[in-house]
Amino acid sequence: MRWVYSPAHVLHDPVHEVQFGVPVPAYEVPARAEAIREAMEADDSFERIAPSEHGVEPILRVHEPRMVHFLEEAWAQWAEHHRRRAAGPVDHPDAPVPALIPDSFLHPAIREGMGSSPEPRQNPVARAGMWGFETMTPIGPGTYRAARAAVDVALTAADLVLDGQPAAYGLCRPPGHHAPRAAFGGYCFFNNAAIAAEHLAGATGERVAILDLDYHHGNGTQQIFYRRANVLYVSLHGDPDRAYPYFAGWAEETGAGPGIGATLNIPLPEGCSDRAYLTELRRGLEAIRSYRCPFLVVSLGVDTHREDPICDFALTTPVYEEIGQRVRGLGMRTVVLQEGGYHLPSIGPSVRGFLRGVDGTATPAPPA
Ligand code: SP5
Ligand code: ZN
Repeated sequence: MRWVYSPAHVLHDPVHEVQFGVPVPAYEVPARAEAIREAMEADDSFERIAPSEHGVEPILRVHEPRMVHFLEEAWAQWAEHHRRRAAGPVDHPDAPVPALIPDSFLHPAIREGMGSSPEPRQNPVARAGMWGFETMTPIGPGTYRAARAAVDVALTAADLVLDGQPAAYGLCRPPGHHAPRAAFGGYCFFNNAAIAAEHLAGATGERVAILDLDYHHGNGTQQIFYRRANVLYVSLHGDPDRAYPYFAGWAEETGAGPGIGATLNIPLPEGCSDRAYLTELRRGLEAIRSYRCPFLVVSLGVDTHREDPICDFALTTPVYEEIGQRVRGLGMRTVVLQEGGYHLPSIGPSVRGFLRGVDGTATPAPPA
């Protein structure tokens, strides 16, 4: 299988994220993608490809242009804002510029009954609170370039499949599935999977199915396609009753308008085992089969692993191969894109196992 990687991901290198109001060491770090790269490069059945530049247009087909524009200029505006503030009594003028994290959000209730707020233009913290939805997704000096490169990785993987490869993998970092049309958050800036799905649909006129296997519900992907009949969204994830992103992922959410029936959520309990996961996966795969379309985009998060530090499923490393084989059984042209997975020692083997399953090169079971 061919797979796509860009070294530009290292430009997004957050130090802290704010969880429960407290700065903790960032989980979504460059070492994640490097661990996956090393596992892939240790396996001869995979051939690494560099991404090609696709420009900003495919992003603008999915995301709000004002948000894209904000992300492009956020760091420069914040650094300048910080320098001016630091020149006052608060800080030393040479104090390093911290990552941009909003402190106030445009909660819809603030403006209830008053129409929409004009977009703040001058204050980067206010702008971050308009376009961001939480405190765990810091913007640093190279964030925009890395997020753009992740989209190129996704689109290049989609192009491989459009050009006739049965399957391809894009090692996207930062991830994407939490980003809805007009916001960033959940470690995500641009929704790589949604942009790739839109690219496949636009290039061929065919319908596309998305299978989201990340531990977290892909609220962004669901939102982008919620009213669309030509893209099916299927997700297995931690029940929003306890799990981030809390406000989407309920089984009752099945789409709206023309998209009714084109969203399927499968919320799962704490401690979900290999066996329980495979049983629930069957339902998801059946929905994709009945949708009858040629293309599949997989949002592959391996934060479902039992060792993951921020999630609570109990999957073991070998099950990812089995999951990949079952996805292969769909017989669809498949673009696999990286989402989450935060336990550095297991993410490489888990991703590689899944891809070997999809590729049909999975290691045969040892003789009994
Ligand atoms: C792409 C992806 O996997 N994004 C995940 C974003 C999750 N952000 C952290 C949510 C807060 C979880 N609280 C964890 C408690 C750990 N003990
Ligand atoms: Zn996740």
